[in-house]
Formats: sequence, structure tokens, C-alpha cells
Amino acid sequence: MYQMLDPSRFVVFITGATSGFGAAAARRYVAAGGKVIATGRRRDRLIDLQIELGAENCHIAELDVQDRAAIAAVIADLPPPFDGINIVLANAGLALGLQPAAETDITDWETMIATNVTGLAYTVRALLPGMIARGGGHVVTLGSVAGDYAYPGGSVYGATKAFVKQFALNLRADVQGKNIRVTNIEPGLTETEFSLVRFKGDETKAAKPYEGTKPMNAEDIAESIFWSTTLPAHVNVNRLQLMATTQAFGPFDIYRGN
Ligand code: NDP
Ligand code: 8X3
Repeated sequence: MYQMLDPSRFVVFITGATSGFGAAAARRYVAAGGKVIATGRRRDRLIDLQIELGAENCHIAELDVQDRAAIAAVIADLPPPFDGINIVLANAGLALGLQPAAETDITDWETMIATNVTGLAYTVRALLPGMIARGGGHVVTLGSVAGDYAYPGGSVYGATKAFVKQFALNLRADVQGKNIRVTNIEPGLTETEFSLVRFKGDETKAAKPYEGTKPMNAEDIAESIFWSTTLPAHVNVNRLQLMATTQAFGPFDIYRGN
């Protein structure tokens, strides 16, 4: 019988736990007996999640990952057993807009970089020393297929996810010998609030990517995150790319107007 790790020993710090992958992962870890620290900006969502999962399993903290001092304060305030973090799920992130680069709102670019790049780096940097001091752990980052494959309107979003991928790989080189695993999860089309955020609350535009097809859902991604962290300690999944079966690759776009 293949021996997976015991998830009841997991203490998982999750950014972006108010929705989508983060919320689904919190539910998955608690269902398996683990403890989670659920963070995000929307306090009402955090409170609902804590009521659902139980305060003994789910500690909550309002947190904007762009705020480095707030990350440090949340970590410093953690009560036992939530202070024994051995998994970090650096998941908080967003896409804003789908316009061509020359027409985009520059503040959208700033927000994506501040959240997906700077906020993710702050999160990992703040939590890594504690895990190393406790003898090991696992950093899971949320990349995207957009970090590998270009598409129109994806300029800065895709670039932030390329950063996440390379950050995760470089991190792995840095923690060699410290019993820290690093995994970059790279999903494609998945129905969450992602599209609603990208299109700033426009429900018609947000529904379009999922129309007439079967995208993945938050539970699909949470299961993959959970699986990668439950593998025996000598196994490291470096990158895990997932797509809906209904999503595949297209040809290069060749301009023929010359
Ligand atoms: P959701 O919009 O459903 O969830 C995003 C989460 O990120 C929310 O909990 C939100 O919480 C949090 N968040 C956003 N900005 C901040 C911030 N500044 N500080 C703290 N938390 C923040 O989207 P998904 O679950 O789909 O996305 C999760 C991650 O997966 C993102 O990094 C996304 O880029 C990535 N991804 C998504 C894919 C998809 O198709 N859905 C595919 C590939 C990758 P709150 O607003 O309460 O702060
Ligand atoms: C989210 C997937 O294809 O919308 O990262 O960029 S995509």
C-alpha cells in the first residue's frame, strides 16, 4: 500500500481563502483532519468559512497580501496549533481586464503586479524561515497556463504567472537540503469568481469563457493541491499543469494583411 502523508498533521496557511481555489482547499484540508489559517480581504466570507469549518480547525485573518507589515503581524499573532505552519498556499491573485496592451488601464497592471508578484513574494518570504526552523514544509504557489502560453489581452497577467513559475523553481534551488518542497500549480480554464473579477462584476462578460463548455472547478484544483502535498516527503512535484479536457492548443496567429 502506497504511504501518503498524514493530513491531520498539516497546518496550512492560505492566501485568498474567501473564494475559489483557496476556499475549496481550506475545505479539503479540514475534511482530511488538517488545520488551516484562512486569509483574504473579505471579512464576512472568512467568518462564514470559519463557522462552516469550526474555529478549532480554521483560524481566520483579514489580510491584503500587498501589505507586508500586515502579513508579519498576522503570522506573529497566530495561536497554537496554528503557529506550526507546514504548508503555505500562496494562492491570492487576480486578472484584471483583457484589453490589448496599448489600451489597458495602467492601474490594472499595477494591481496585478502588486498582488500576483509582490504579494506572493511577501507571503512566501514571511513564512519560509519559520518552516525551515521547524524542520520542513511545503510551499504551493498558484501559477497558470497563462505563465507558459501567450494569449491576446494576457500581457501582464501572463507575465505575473511566468514570474510565479520561475520564482517557485528558483525557490526550490534555494531550499535544497532543508526538507522544503515547492510546487507550482498551473491551471487552465476553471470556473470560480476569477472571470467576474477580471471583468469587474460584468456577469455577461464573465460567463462567456465558460459558455457551452465544461471548465474545471475549484474542487478539481483543490484536490490537485491536496494530492501534491500529501505525497511522501521524498517526492516533489515541481510543476503541475491542468486543463479542462475541453481546452486545448490552437495554431499561431499569422497576420496576412500585408
Ligand atoms: P477567485 O477570484 O475566486 O479567488 C481569488 C482570491 O484571491 C480571493 O479569495 C480574493 O480574496 C484573493 N485576493 C485577491 N486579491 C487579494 C489581495 N490583494 N490580498 C489578499 N487576497 C486577495 O479566483 P481563483 O480561485 O480562480 O484564483 C486563485 C488563484 O488562481 C489566482 O492566483 C489566479 O490567478 C489563479 N488561477 C485561476 C485560474 C482560473 O481560471 N480560475 C486559472 C489559473 C490560475 P479577497 O478579494 O477577499 O481578498
Ligand atoms: C487563468 C487562466 O487562461 O484565463 O489563469 O489566463 S486564463
